Amino acid sequence: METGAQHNEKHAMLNVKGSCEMCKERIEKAAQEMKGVTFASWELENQVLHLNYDPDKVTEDEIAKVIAAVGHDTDKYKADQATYNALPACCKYRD
Ligand SMILES: [Cu+2]
Repeated sequence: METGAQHNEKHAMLNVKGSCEMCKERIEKAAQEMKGVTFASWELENQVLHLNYDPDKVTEDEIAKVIAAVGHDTDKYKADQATYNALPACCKYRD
């Protein structure tokens, strides 16, 4: 029997590289705009993105890909050089 009210939600933490508050906004916005993501909060000090998401609608892998696509390295996917180069100077996190 379907209750309809059932809500499938998972919490995950992804390692995401960044360097400032602008990075925080960019990372969180990219994640929050994805279908199935209900919460995204990035910690600058820890370089960690906290997520709540519905695993029926989106995967951690898909989220990591989108984060890399806006310019931020994750453990699994790295931003391509052109995207990284286009980030504002304050957002450069690679040596
Ligand atoms: Cu930044």
